[in-house]
Amino acid sequence: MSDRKTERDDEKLGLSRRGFLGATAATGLTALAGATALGGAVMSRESWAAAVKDAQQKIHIEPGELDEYYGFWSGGHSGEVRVLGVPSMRELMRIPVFNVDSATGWGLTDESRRVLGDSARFLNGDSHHPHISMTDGRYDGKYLFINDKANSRVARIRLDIMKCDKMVTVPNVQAIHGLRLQKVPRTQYVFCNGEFVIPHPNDGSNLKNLDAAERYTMFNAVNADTMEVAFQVIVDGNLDNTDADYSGKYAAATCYNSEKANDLAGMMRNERDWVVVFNIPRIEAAIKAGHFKTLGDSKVPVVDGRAGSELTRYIPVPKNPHGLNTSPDGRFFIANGKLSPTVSMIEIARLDDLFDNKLKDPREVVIAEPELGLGPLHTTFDNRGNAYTTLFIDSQVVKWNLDDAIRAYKGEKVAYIRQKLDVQYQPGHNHASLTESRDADGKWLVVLCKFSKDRFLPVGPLHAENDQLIDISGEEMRLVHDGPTFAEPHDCILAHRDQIRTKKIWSRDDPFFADTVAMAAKDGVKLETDNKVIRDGNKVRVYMTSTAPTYGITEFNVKQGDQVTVVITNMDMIEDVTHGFCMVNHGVSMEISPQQTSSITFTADKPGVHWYYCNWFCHALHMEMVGRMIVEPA
Ligand code: RUQ
Ligand code: CUA
Ligand code: CA
Repeated sequence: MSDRKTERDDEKLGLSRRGFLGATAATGLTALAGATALGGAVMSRESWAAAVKDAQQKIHIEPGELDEYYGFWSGGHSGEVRVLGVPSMRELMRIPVFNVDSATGWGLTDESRRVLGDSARFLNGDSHHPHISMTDGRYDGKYLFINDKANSRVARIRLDIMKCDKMVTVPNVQAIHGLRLQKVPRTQYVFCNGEFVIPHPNDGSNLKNLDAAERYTMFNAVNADTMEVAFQVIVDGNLDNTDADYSGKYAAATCYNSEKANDLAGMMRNERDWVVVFNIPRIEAAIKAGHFKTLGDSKVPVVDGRAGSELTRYIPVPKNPHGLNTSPDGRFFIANGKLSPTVSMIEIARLDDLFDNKLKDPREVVIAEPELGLGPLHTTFDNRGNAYTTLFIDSQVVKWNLDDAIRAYKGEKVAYIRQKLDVQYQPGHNHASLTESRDADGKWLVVLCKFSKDRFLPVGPLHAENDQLIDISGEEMRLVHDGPTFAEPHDCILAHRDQIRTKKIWSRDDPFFADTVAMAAKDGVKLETDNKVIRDGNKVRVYMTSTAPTYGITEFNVKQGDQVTVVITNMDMIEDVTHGFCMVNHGVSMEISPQQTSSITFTADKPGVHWYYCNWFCHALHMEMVGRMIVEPA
């Protein structure tokens, strides 16, 4: 018999792990108000069993059947993006972005290193917020954007091939965290927050008197088409999460460090921090009129959005708020209180008045501040007027009604909380199907739990995370699946499968490898047919085709010290016949999918015979798909 205890066993013994976790998480937090007490509707054992069976049938995808939704998961500090089928929660693909990937050669191939640019020298990343490009408030399936907090980058993934095709390092800020997209009229801007306050200039010149130095962080807009930074806005305090509205006019961001403190105690000093709202047309107009500066050697226009600016407004909200979410009906920005048991509902329709100085107090745009429970972090929505908020400390998801919360705030006696559901454990983000678009459909809710504790077979001190799937199509939320995942899905997004259209094989004219094609053209090489070695000083370019189960060149000669570029064009036309190229003992490997050209550059530093082989199982004679590089001693 197993000696492992479950949460239920502990509860029998009066030792609630949930309670213990909550206490641990709450340590150090000040003045937390009590959670709203609530008992969910009581169901009979029989109807509960029937409901669970029904839910399980919904998530069971027969072998050979396809899921209804694509889910894109951030891989956190693994740096990647993962693609899951929902509701089965089967992992379909991984898209390396801010990491190095041995299978596809991301970070190793010439094509990927061109995308990574200068930042190719970083081998780590920390991806948080994946978001799908939109046209008129609906996912258009073209791109997925994601931030890298670790090295202050923003990446774009082409969803037709599920590869990262552009990346930018945002200058003059540290740690890009919150990221959301302009929804209307289309995703022209990627809005992203620099989280940490730094001195300006940050070149060491002001270290002797840091307190006197000017210190700030900035809100950034990246042009989604060119992936260049379009503008930066200096703010007071710091910036955490962000979202945009459905008119194309406003974006908003939470700030937890209005204190501009450098330590935990300092960052919790104020009872209220704020939400800062950005007026995008005013910012664009200011830049057009030349009212901007630039910083250091960056050419990005920088405008000042600190207190008193006409470009921004600061709305006080309690306390160290975290998530910022726009409701799919376009009515509210919702700031999640984190150290306050409340969320603040900001009425977007009142923001014009706020910017036109028609309100006495910026708090007048807060139309309700429902109390939900301990540690509200993120809110998501269905299409029936309900919101779902994660309660980190309570380890729960709370379902509540937007309009009832407003009525209660106005003093009516009305219950706005519909249900609280235990999750396992400590949830961060949650995401309901299609919820960041006008098409929110209220079917599925994914809750990304930071701790899994006793939910899976133990794998040592480092535990899996627990991504839970909840059926929200009915009156009551029902947990239907636990999904273990590796570090650390901060956030995910679900799109209907009809919204994503992928290619089955590459097009020969794909821009992803256009630079390699151009290089071949200069060498007079026709990639689809030629198998040729071109010497150019100590640079050697080896062009070959591949067709299962052979390479077009099975032996080539170079000299010790040569810089060798191997360029392979996979001439197979059959879906799924991917080849690989691995040069043994050289740290060289890459993917070449049907009709793709891939290239990789390395130094032939060891004289002798070196085998290369196909590392993607492609054919019955895959083991025989090999060749040799002969390196003459210098
Ligand atoms: S943040 S757990 Cu990186 Cu999205 Cu909230
Ligand atoms: Cu080609 Cu394995
Ligand atoms: Ca604070």
